[in-house]
Amino acid sequence: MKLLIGNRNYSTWSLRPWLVLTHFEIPFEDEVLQLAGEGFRDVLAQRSPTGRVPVLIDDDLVVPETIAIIEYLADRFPDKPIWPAGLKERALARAAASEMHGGFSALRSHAPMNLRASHPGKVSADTVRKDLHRLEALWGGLLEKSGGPFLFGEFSAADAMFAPVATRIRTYALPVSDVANEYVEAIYSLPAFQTWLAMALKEPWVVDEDEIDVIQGRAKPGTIV
Ligand SMILES: N[C@@H](CCC(=O)N[C@@H](CS)C(=O)NCC(=O)O)C(=O)O
Repeated sequence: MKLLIGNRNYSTWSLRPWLVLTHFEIPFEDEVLQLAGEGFRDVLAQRSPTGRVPVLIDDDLVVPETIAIIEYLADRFPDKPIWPAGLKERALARAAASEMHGGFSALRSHAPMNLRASHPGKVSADTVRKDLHRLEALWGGLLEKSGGPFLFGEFSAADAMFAPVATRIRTYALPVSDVANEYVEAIYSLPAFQTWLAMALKEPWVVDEDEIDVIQGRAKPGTIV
């Protein structure tokens, strides 16, 4: 089984199924495809049916789309608790994952994942406040019910879906409740996340489109090192 991923420092969608595969100890290899540089879109188009990563390859099966990959893994490895055990919890976990997939657009566009960076204060809380309030309500409610440290107690696919959001809160020091901050810490404490982070920090590549100083006009493309 192989997972095609983007640059670890920036690729939010790649991080999600990679965490599921790694945390649940499913044997796989990965390959990084660049998300910037000359001809990168041609390479993506050759390797991925959607021209995007992640893509899971299992023998002759090629699965794009993060949610589909996670659902395939849950079907293929039914003994792994990728979704919570209870019927109602599974429904709520899938609802949270879907909400993440289709929502939180302000956070996604104004606060790109950038694991190696620390940019406190550079993303105005006003531009993302609605998303932060929704996160506080969603995470707070689920954590209160489960007792934490993850949304449904033990780590599940729902947490994998929100891991990139947790990194944005830390990178830009976005103001959230204590409960939400504790959840961010829980994500960072996960061994699988630590493994990804350590690899991300070794990457030399810069994707200007995801660098806040370029986006906000403080730095010219090609000048971030
Ligand atoms: N809906 C897709 C989104 C995947 C996606 O947008 N991936 C980004 C990297 S994080 C990508 O491949 N970008 C390539 C490009 O923009 O050309 C999913 O759920 O996997």
